[in-house]
Amino acid sequence: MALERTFSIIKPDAVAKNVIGAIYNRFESAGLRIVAAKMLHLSREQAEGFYGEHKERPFFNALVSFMTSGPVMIQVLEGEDAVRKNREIMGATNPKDATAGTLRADYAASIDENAVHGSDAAASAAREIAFFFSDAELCGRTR
Ligand code: IDP
Repeated sequence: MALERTFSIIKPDAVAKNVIGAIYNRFESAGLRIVAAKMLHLSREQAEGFYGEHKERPFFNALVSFMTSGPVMIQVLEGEDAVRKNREIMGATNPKDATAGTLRADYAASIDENAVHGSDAAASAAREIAFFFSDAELCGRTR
């Protein structure tokens, strides 16, 4: 299978818990390579733009407030089957439903504050990567 890229966010709750390294270890242990990364504090405009598809959902304002409440770590992960693999490492959106040993089972407190984001398909991965990174910032082997 060809190498694939996916986009990941370590959300403000997980950054506050000081588990960036622990989460990176999970990615690397699963064979995913970090090919771009930066820490930033999202503006309201960035968070609203990134989560634009959820604009009409009742939780949209709470989601934007949470995502702008503190710094996040964003990264591009590269590897075989990266989109699906990262979703598997993350676990279900609601940590109550997340399989034991997944990031959300281990680090998320609730569906509102659920530790990580990961693209759900190759097309959304491409869009989300381009939202935050220029081509020149991507250092993977598929470049
Ligand atoms: P995902 O992050 O697992 O892909 P999405 O459905 O894309 O889940 O939702 C984006 C984010 O919006 C979730 O990670 C979660 O933080 C928040 N969210 C989704 N559904 C709900 C909900 O029913 N209540 C509160 N927050 C939600």
